Amino acid sequence: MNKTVYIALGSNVGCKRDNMKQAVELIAALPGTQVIKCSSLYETAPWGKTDQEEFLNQVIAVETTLQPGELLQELQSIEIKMGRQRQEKWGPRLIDLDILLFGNEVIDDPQLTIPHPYLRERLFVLVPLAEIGAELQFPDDGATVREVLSRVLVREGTRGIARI
Ligand code: A4P
Ligand code: MG
Repeated sequence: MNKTVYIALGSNVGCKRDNMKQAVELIAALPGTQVIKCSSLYETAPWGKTDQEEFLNQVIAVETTLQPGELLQELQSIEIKMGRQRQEKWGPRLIDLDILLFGNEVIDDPQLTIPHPYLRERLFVLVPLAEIGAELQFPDDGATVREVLSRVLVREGTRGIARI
């Protein structure tokens, strides 16, 4: 059965715009998978490890017949195919593909945690996600993306994130 899945893309190495475009094309070519929505691209200040290049970030929605574990494997193959090396946690990367939400599933496994463990804290993900799915509800507590985003905005403001 088709599930709607939200995927976050991030890049801060090489031609970031080309990396994002290529990743979306490779995701659209996955078996049983269609891209249904793409947010704008956002230029974002690095989070976590701050002494590195700015990132480009984007969120896309896909419909897929793949199971969560299968989709994770496919996304990791795309990261490797595009030339991403395993590197330091939160460090520079050519492309990073994270699964944010997978239908209404809640998965509590270090290999695959859904909703994504940092989704509620990261403006660089919440802002593009709200652009394409403000009324989506978190499957664990029913909060909407709009509500979670506005709480983070009250705390942090929009500094360090620009829609392009
Ligand atoms: N994993 C668990 N749950 C998931 C999920 N929902 N989606 C596991 C994808 N993967 C998931 O990821 C490490 C492991 O997480 C995987 O083996 C998978 O089984 P990784 O991408 O290989 O390694 P990482 O870079 O050490 O961790 P992570 O958590 O992906 O990095 P982040 O958290 O994405 O942080 N600042 C800005 N402005 N924009 C960014 O995009 N990105 C990072 C990277 C840091 N700062 C940033 C940005
Ligand atoms: Mg990742």
